[in-house]
Amino acid sequence: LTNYSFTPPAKQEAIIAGKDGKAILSRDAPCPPLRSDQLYIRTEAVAINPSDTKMQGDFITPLGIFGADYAGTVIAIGSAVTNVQVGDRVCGAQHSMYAKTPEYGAFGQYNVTNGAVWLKLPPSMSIEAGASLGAGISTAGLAIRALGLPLPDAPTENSTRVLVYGGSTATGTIAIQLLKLANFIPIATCSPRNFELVKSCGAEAVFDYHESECAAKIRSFTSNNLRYALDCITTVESTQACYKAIGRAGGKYVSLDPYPEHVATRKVVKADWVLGPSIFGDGSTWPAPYGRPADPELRKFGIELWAIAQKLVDEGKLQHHPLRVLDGGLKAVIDGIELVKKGNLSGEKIVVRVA
Ligand code: CO7
Repeated sequence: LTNYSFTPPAKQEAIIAGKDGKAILSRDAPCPPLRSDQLYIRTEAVAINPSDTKMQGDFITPLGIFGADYAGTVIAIGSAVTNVQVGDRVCGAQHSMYAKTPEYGAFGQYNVTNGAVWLKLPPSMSIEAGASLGAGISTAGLAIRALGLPLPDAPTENSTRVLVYGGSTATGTIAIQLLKLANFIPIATCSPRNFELVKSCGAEAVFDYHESECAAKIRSFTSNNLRYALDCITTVESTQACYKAIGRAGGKYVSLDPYPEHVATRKVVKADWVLGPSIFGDGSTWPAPYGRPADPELRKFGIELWAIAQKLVDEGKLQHHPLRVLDGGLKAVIDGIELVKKGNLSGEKIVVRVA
C-alpha cells in the first residue's frame, strides 16, 4: 500500500511528550510513510483543542505526536487520491496518541491525511481558518448523529428546537450552524459577550448560563417541549441545566465527554456522549472510559460528514470560529496549549502559524 514515488523526510520537528509527559519540541520525531489513499502535507497552521491539554499519563503513546487540527499545502499525493493537486491547500484532523499510529499528530512539520477526515480549502478560506475546523466538524457531527438528528444533506421537515449548551465553544458554533442548515431551530447558552457570535451562527435565542433561572427560562421559552440538548461543556452544572431545560415528555441529551451520571436522573431523558476521534472508525486506544473498538458504521459516517463539510465550505455556508492567531512556529504550540489549559478563553480558538 505504500506509495514509492515519494520519499518522506527521515525526521521532522514535532511536539511530542517528553520524559515527564510534558509537551516538548523534538527535532527527530518520526515521519509517517505515504499510503496510496493519503496526501502528504507541509503543515502551515495548527489549532489547539482542550483535548490536547488532557493528553497526559495513560493517554500518551511513547514518541506519539500531539495535536488534532492542522492545515497546510499538499506536497505529495497517494496514487488512489483523485481531484487533488500538489500545491492545493487542505485541512483535517488527526487521531492524536492513537497507539497504532503514534506518528499521526497535527503538531509536526508534516501531516498525512487520515481517512476521509480532511477537506480541500477553497480560495476564500485562509489556512488559519482551515486549521480550526477539524475537531469541531468531527465532534459536532458525531454529537448530532448521537442525538439521532440528520445533517444538512437531509434537512428535517419539522423544524424542532435543539439546545446547544456552550454555544460559544468551538464545537458549539459549528454544531449550531450544522443544525440550522439541517432546518432545526438552534437555541444556545453562553456569556452575554458571545450572544452576537452565537446568533450569527443561527441561534434563534441565547441564554446566559450564569443566571440561576437559565434552565427554567429555556423550559418556558420552549413551552416545556424541548426534546434535544447538546452539552458542549459537560460539568455537573451543564448536565443539570440541560436536564432541567428538556421538556415534560423527555428527550435526548448528548455531551462531548463522559457526563456526571448522578445528575442525569430523569428516566424520560436518554443520555449519551461522543468521543471526537471515533470519527475515524478505528476505535480508540485512550484509557477508559475513552477506549473503544473499531466501528465501520462510524467510519462510514465520517466519510459522509466530511463530504458534506467540503460542500458547505465550498459554498461558503460554514463560518469558522473566531481565531486568536499565534506566530512563532511549532514552539509556540506549547504556549498555545498553556493558554487553553488556563481555561479563560472566551469564544476564540487558538491557531498557531507553524511555517
Ligand atoms: O481529538 C479530536 C479529534 C477529532 C477528529 S476531537 C477532540 C474533542 N474533544 C474531546 O473529545 C475531549 C473531551 N471534551 C472536551 O474537552 C470538551 O467537551 C470540550 C471542552 C470539547 C469543548 O471544546 P471546545 O474546543 O469546543 O471548547 P472551547 O475551548 O472553545 O470552549 C470555551 C468556551 C468559553 O468561551 C465559555 O463560554 P463563554 O461564552 O462563557 O465565554 O466554553 C465556555 N465555558 C463554559 N460554559 C459553561 C467554559 N467553561 C464553562 C462553564 N460553563 N463552566
